[in-house]
This record gives sequence, C-alpha cells and structure tokens, in this order.
Amino acid sequence: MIYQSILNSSGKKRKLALLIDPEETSSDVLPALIESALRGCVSIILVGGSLVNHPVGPLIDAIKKICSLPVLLFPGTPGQLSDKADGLLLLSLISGRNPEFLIGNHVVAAKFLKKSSLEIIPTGYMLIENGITSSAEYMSNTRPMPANKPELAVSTALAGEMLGMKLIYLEGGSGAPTAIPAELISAVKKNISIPLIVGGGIRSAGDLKKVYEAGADIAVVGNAVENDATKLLEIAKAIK
Ligand code: 1GP
Repeated sequence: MIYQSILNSSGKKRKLALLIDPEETSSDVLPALIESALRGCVSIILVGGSLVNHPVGPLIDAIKKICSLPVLLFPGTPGQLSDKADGLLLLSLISGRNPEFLIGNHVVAAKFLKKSSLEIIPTGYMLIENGITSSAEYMSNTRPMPANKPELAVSTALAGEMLGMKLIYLEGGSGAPTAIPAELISAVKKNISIPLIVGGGIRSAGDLKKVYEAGADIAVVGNAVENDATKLLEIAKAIK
C-alpha cells in the first residue's frame, strides 16, 4: 500500500516525488530521468498536469518498463485517468470555491475508479499564490491562497483533514519562481496529523532542504528537472 508507506515514513524519513507531466517530458529524456530518479532516492512518481492532451497510458507503460517505483496519477482533469498506474491522488481543490474541482470531476470519475485497481488517496489540494498565474490557477478558475497568511492555510488544511482527506498537498504551481514559504509549510504541518506534500518551484537542493525542514513529508519536483536529468541528482542531495 502506497499510503501506508507514506504514513510509516511520515515525520521520520522524507520522501521525494518526481512529477512527470506528459506534455512537458519527451520520451528521449525519460530513461535518463528515471535513472536519476532511482539514483537520487525518488520514491514516488506522479504523472499528470493541469492540461494534458496526450493519453497517459503509454507514458506509464514506458515508466513501468524501466523501473518499479510506484506511479500515482496526479490528474488535473478526468481525461488523465488510467488503470495502468498504481494509485491516484484524488484531489479536492479545497483552497478554491469551484464545485467542479471539489466534487464535480470526482462524480465523473467515480465508476471508473471503483472498477479499477488503483489505490485511491483522497488529498486536500491547496493552491498557494506565488506571484505568477499558474496553470493550475487558470485551469481550475480558482484563486490561490495568500502566501503571507498561514492562518488561512492552517484552517483550510484542518478542514480538509476533518473532511477525511488522507494527505494535504500545498501547491505553489508548476514552474513557480520560488517554493512555498517555510512559515506557511511549518504552520500547516504543526496543525495537521496527516502527511504533508509540498510542491511547486523547488529548483535546488537548498530549496528542497528548506521545504523538508519546514515539515514536508513528501516534496515534489517537476519543472526544474523535466529536461535535465542531472539536475534531479543535484537537487536530491538535500535528502542525504
Ligand atoms: C506541480 O508541485 C508540482 O504540480 C511540482 O512543481 O513543476 O514547479 O517542480 P514544479
């Protein structure tokens, strides 16, 4: 069980997740990226994006051919579902007030998910502002939360936990210029008892270290490494 392994390491061993966006990662770079992922202690691969036009199945097949890391879907839209993955972050965009991203898409996906063997992990997904309009913000038609108001993030994360979410994901947006502020991450971490994922704008080992020190159980790296596999090894030095 992927969630059980996240729970077991929560608060003890930090995990690194590699986000592979099917739109942004070419098949030429994939083998080198996976090799770096294995050498750089990546323990989870996320597949998805805000707007994906390619089917995700062939990409997951290609990943599975070269490694046995668990693959979790991270779908921005119901069109990104595939039972070739091991599991799914069932994202509820609890920072926003768009019902499609709180329940509508979940209803569309429910029967497919019930039939699949995917491990489903309900996740409170919180978009935090970062100075630019992220694809997630634009595509979800929601406002991100202010980065300088940790108390709002804490209440939102708590509400997510009380609603039964099993993870909280603090998202700065793919390609964000900077990672989510440490103060906000640590305020959320101190107040919840479920594991915390943090992603968006992690571009160096220094960024990763700060995110872990602030309390992230899992950090997600995508944009900075998607066309440069060696960069992943450099960033991952913060785990050791
Ligand atoms: C985006 O949190 C992930 O959904 C990763 O962000 O692509 O900026 O690393 P980056």
